[in-house]
Amino acid sequence: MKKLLAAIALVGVVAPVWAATRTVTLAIPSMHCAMCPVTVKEALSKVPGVRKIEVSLAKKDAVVTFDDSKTTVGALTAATRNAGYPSTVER
Ligand SMILES: [Cu+2]
Repeated sequence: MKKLLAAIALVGVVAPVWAATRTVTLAIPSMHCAMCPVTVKEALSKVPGVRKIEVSLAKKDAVVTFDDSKTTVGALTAATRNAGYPSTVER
């Protein structure tokens, strides 16, 4: 039993290291001028767990790298939507 508990404790310590960093590309067709990417980037940067954001006005998309254990794709699309830019996940 003690060994089992030790194993669980170990998993607890190690788990954060396994937290997957994921990258998604969000299509944001409503971006139309140079200010849009700035607004989108700011909105995404406020989502906890977001590590990196690259917004392209030319491609009308945002490539977001985030910590899987802290946020979800749904939270990212909600953030852009709340900022006035609905987005969908590109596959
Ligand atoms: Cu704009």
